[in-house]
Amino acid sequence: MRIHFKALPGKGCSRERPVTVDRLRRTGLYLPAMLGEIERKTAEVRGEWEKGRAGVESLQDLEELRVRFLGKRGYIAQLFALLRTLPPEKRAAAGKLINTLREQIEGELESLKGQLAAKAEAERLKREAHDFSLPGVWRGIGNLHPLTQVRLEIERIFMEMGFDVASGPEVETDYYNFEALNIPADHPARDEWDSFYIDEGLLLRTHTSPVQIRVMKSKKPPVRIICPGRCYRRDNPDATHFPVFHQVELLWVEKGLTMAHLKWIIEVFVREFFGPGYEMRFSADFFPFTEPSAQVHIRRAGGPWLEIMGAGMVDPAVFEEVGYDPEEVTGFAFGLGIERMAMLKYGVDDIRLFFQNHLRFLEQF
Ligand code: 2U9
Repeated sequence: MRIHFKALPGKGCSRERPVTVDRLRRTGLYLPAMLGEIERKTAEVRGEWEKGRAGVESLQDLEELRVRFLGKRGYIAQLFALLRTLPPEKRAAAGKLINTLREQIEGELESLKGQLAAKAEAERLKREAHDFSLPGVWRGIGNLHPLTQVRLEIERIFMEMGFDVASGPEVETDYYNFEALNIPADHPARDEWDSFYIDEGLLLRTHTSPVQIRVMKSKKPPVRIICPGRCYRRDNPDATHFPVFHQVELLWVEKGLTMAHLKWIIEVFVREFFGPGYEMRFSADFFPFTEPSAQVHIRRAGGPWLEIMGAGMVDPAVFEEVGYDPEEVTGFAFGLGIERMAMLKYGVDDIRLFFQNHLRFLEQF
C-alpha cells in the first residue's frame, strides 16, 4: 500500500497537506492504483464510517465525524485522490463507488443531525421545564410609609375642597422662616423654634410657613394652598419629639374670610380624616403670625380631648410684609403635625417608631 489510512488526516492531523496526484508524483510515490484496491479502500472507509456513526453522541461528535470523512483532507477526498491515480478508463466505475459512499455518508449525517438536534432540544426542554404546580416564592410588594399615607390622605381631602399643594426649600433663610412671619431676631418666640443653623442667616426650616410667604409674594389673592413638608427643630428625641418631623399647613386668603370659615374647614377635615362622631373645641393661644390664634382639640363622646392643630387669622403684619392690603383681604391658617395625626389615627404611642424603619412596625399600615 502506498497510501496509509493511518497517516490520513483526521483528529490531530489537520496540519497535514492533502494527498494529491501531483504530490505523489513529485515524491516519487505515484503508481497507478488498481481498481480492486480502490474497492477495498472504499469498503474500508465504509466500515470506518459505520463504526464512527455508532459512537456519535452529540452534535459536536457528529461535526468531528463529518470533517473526518467529508472534510477537505478527509477519507472521501483521499479516495478521490487515489481515483486520479487509476488509468482513465477505470475511473468511472471506481468514481461511482466512491460517490455512492459519499452520498450515503452525506444522507446519514443529515439524518443523524436531525435526530441529535431533536434530542438536544428535548433535553433542553426537560432541563428548563417549570413545574407550575409548585408553590411560588412570595415577594413582598411593599407599601407606603404610614407618614406618606397620612400626608396623601390629607392632601386628598384638601384638594377635593379646592386647595392647591405648594412646596418650597427645606434650607431656608432667616427672613422667610422668621422675619416675614413677624418673628424678629430678638423676639422671645424664637426660643420656641430652636433651630439647626447652617450658616449665618441660613437654617433648616422649622415649619412650612415660609412656603406660604413665598407663594403670597409671588401672586395676588385669592390664595388657597396647603403646604406639606419636612421640618427640623433642635428637640431631643422622646415619645412625642423628634428633630425631623412633617407638617401640613393651610392658608386661605380672600376677601371676607372669617373665623367661621376656618372652623368649617377644620370640621370638614376632622370628619373626613378621623370619621364622624367627634366634637371640636377652640381655645385661645398665641402665635406671632396669627391673631387671634387658637389651639384645636377634638374628642369622641366620653373620650379625652386631643390637641390636633394650631390655627388662627393671619396677622395684618404678615400681610403687609408680603404686599397684601390687610384692609382688603383677610385670611386664616392652620398647622398640624403629620406624625401627630398618624399617632392619633393609628394609636401609635411613640413618634420614634416612624423613623426606625422596622418592617414589623411598618407592615402594619
Ligand atoms: C402664614 C401665616 C400663618 C400657620 C400656623 C400653627 C398655627 C401651629 C403647629 C402645629 C403643630 C406647628 O407642627 S406643629 O408643631 N402650628 O400651631 N401654624 S397657625 O400659620 C401661618 C402660616 C403661614 C403666612
